[in-house]
Amino acid sequence: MDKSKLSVDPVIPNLYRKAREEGISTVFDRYEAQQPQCGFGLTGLCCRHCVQGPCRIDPFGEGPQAGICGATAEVITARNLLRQVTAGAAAHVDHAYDVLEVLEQIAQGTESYSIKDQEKLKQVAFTLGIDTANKTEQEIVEEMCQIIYRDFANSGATPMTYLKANSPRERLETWEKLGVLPRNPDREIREALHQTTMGMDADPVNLILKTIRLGLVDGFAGLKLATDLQDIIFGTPQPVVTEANLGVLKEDYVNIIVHGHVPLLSEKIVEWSRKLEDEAKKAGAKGINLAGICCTGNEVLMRQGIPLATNFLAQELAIITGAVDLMVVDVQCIMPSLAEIAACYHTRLVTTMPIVKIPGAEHVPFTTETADEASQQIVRMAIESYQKRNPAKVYIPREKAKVVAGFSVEAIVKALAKLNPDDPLKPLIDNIVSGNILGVVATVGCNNVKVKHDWFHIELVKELIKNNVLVVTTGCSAHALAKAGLMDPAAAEWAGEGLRAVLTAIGTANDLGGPLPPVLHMGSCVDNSRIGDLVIAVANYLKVSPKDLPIAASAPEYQHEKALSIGTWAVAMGIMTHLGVVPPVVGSPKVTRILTQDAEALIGGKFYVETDPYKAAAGIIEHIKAKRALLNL
Ligand code: XCC
Ligand code: SF4
Repeated sequence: MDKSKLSVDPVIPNLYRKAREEGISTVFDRYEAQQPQCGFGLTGLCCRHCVQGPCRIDPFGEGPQAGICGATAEVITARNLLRQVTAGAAAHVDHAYDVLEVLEQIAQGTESYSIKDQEKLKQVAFTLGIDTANKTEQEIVEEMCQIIYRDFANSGATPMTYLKANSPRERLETWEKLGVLPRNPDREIREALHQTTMGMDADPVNLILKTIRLGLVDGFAGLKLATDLQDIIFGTPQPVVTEANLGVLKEDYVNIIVHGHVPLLSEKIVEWSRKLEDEAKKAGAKGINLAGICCTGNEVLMRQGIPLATNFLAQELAIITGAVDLMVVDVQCIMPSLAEIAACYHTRLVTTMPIVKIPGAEHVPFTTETADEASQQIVRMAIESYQKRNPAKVYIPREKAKVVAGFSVEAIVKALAKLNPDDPLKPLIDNIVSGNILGVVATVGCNNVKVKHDWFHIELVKELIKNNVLVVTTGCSAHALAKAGLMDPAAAEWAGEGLRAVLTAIGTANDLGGPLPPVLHMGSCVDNSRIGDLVIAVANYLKVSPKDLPIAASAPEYQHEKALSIGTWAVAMGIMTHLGVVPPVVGSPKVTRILTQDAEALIGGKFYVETDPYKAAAGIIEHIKAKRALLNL
């Protein structure tokens, strides 16, 4: 395989070669072995929802045009999409629910976790209508948990409180008119699975409306709920300076990688890595070095300044360095192949969650009650493992980039307040109005082996900032941009003149010793809710709907079902959402048209599919300009 085609990340070719020399196959090789991939699956035209199938629809009109039960292309693709979005929403809601349980345990007096951000607690309490006056922290937390649990126990038709409390009125009215307001999030997930079983809904429009409803479940019972509660428990991010790429691994240190999504585990590993530093020194290391992969990497980067090791597609290559003493995982985006690869080195792979076990990995059960013991045990396992590291098998790449991150909405507002303490959003709005900032784009989501690793993220963003578009980012997109140096203040150089002037003004006012980076890291994938909050704040300020703003979202290299559900939420918010990988719905021209065209008139947002980064940038900029024109800007 031509190594230069795999990735634009400079560390990949050498590590890929090392893997090959050591006889280890990786995601890149397995992708090749899967070629050609099934055209029915790629276009969404395969149904396995009952055991009479699988049924396939011939997209060229020569073969069958209906499944055995009579389901057509549009039914099959719409049904498949709804199932995928439901699965994505389920993942995020389950994540948020785990954090909610910890919040409840805090109210009950657990010693494992506590409230770090009283301000955020009060702010969330206020949004939920909780009167905080004369109440203890514990009472506020208790009341908050009750209100949120009520959403999950709601047996009636009333919409989710957490969504109502956090959405602008215009959006609520639009959603109500379309009949897509979610009730109990768990019930919506159940109902969507029911609705897509054999012999149920055969109306593609009805199925797509349900898909939008599940997008809203994801946005509010998943993303927003998880972020808010995580901020309350672990603190709201503020700017941090750190580094990204596998060059952050250190030769003389115990290297631990946290991988997965939920900070309940990774925060504890950070805590115990610091506390057990002396034990590492006794074992001959200079200390303990922690780095993150995927979204849990983003979580501890944002709050603790922990460096990013790498993103989704290079998770195996991290182990190929031979320098990782232990990788500990919780949930989501964990390749099952890790166990086999870790077995080729001294690396210990540790699973922690009852729903993620991998044969070949060691399992250390992690619960709120055992959080501290389990984390100590895991860190000690890493120290032991360090002593077995084989220097002959170690190759640590030199490359790493400087990263300024930690841009929660609160941090952004604080930075802007240095320019206008009384009205912090005003400088941002003024610069959008004047055209110094043409618009704002969120690049989010994964890597996908179908796309040259990181390439789409980076090329798209370079085009955007050159054209004075401010970029905010989360997820593995954020990792890609971090590794490429786009979160280094020096990257402001690559921005257009207007944007650069704004970045410099904010940087100077905040004594950053340089401009603000042109790409603002806003966190993990659940932290897309931060982007939603920012959008709502700006829309409210201008007294318009989010759908009217000169903004867009993009998932250039997405792979996960979660990305589809996040994208659906963004569309429901009224945001045009670009996809750089063709979604598996194109087998039905009708479903494709609804998602990429008709949706706009109904809800304000739509999907925009474009697999060329330069054309995508042009399309996004054109969209932003059209929105500006409608606002008379
Ligand atoms: Fe997973 Fe969140 Fe996608 Fe990265 S971006 S591959 S979902 S880690 Ni969320
Ligand atoms: Fe075929 Fe219909 Fe069964 Fe799907 S539900 S597998 S289309 S018979």
